[in-house]
Amino acid sequence: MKNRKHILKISSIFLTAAMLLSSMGAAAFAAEKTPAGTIDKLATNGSSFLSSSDKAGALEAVRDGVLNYQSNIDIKDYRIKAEDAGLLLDAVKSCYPETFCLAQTVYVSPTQIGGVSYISSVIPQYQTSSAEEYNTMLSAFYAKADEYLSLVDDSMNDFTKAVVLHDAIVMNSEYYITKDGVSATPYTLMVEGWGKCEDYSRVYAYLLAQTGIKSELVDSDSMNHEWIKIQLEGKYYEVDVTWDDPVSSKDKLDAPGRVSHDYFLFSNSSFPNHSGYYELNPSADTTYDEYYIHNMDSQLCMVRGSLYGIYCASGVVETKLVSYNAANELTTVYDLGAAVESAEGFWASHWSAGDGYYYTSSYANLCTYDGLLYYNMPKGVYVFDAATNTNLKLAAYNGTNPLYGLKIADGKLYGDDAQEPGYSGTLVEVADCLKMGDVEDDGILNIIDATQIQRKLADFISFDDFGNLKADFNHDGIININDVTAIQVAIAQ
Ligand SMILES: [Ca+2]
Ligand SMILES: [Ca+2]
Ligand SMILES: [Ca+2]
Repeated sequence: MKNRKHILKISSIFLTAAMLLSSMGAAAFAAEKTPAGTIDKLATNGSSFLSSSDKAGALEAVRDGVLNYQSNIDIKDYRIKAEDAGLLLDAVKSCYPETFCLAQTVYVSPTQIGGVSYISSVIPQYQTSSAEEYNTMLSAFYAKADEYLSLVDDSMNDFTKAVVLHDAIVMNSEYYITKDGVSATPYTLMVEGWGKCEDYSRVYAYLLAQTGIKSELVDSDSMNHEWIKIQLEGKYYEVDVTWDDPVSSKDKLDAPGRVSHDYFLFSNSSFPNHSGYYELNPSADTTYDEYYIHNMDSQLCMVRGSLYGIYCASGVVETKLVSYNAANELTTVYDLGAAVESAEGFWASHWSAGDGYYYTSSYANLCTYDGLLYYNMPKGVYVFDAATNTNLKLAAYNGTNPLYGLKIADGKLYGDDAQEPGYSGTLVEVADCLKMGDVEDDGILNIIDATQIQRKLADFISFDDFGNLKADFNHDGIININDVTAIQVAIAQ
């Protein structure tokens, strides 16, 4: 646990610094063990084992014992029947995803009281080989969770937090049950970006729990599947993160740079294709059943307080950038498809199906970096500045195939080059993201950039479209001395 404390300390320093520097940032969240009672699950046999209040103490005791890598965890005070040992293990693994080191079996030391056999202590079986190995993995798990949690903060409502974390998991993850002989766990999903339905559900539940959102894991034996219900404003809604992660129809592999919302926030009566499950919390509320988000097959991105997405009504090729919110208010910000078509022609904004046909859907994915929005069209990537409604083509893509998705990693844009949307394709580097303020375009923000903006303000020089976009360092839509000052402050840090 030593490593963990170290990380927490660093996080709190960052938080303090951020608060001193500006009033813009709301409090971020820091990853730690799952708060008690935030993730729930009904036992697979339909009993109320997990929900009864006298079991909560036992769950906590076992979880804390596992976090300390104990070989023997005393729970005799909680009077858990020896026959329920399997349910207890499943409950710990489900409700506390940070216990990913647990194996599928557990031994118990029973004791007889009044003719009934109770668990005196739990003897966990670990998949990890040592406490050191587990602590190292746990540090990596928390560190990656902190990266996810840096995408959300207290200024967002729970709907927005749920969208952003859902989309980030889908963008970063691929479905595998095993890989190179290793079985999937919440650890592999969180840290290595691959896992099975349980892992998608539990990592999502874990991240939501860190932001204060409650959830319930839902199992269906007949489907051999797990998904999640999440609580928004006191009511529960069905979400299947795994099935919202698109895979190609041909090879069933991950479609990188793509996100769907076909299984995001439904009442159970409207939730498509799920059956045979027990539930702890009813999900009868239909608030989100008809929300526009179900027609957004791209990542939604938070930029300076607004949520943006790409909306495409079914049966029409539209690539409309919209702002969107928890009240289902959808406002067209810019018609990206029409802009690209008018500048470059029909096929620049339509995904060809050959012989003059095209797919009646958009495969543009939205990403954000340094306060700007990025999206792909079949043959290029574009940048959009929401502060000025500026739409610029960043780079043409001259591969044989179109681009069916977009992803950002380490400040670079990667498109999903695929023969057709049914193939998963491969990620290819297409362009660097723009670095705000770097008008000299050398990849570094320094005093020369600030000086050049001052020279531009004095009409000694002028910038091209990209320079003008980057010069608006504070994203207020105008280039002035405030941008120079903001760059000087940023450099001084
Ligand atoms: Ca994915
Ligand atoms: Ca520079
Ligand atoms: Ca500005």
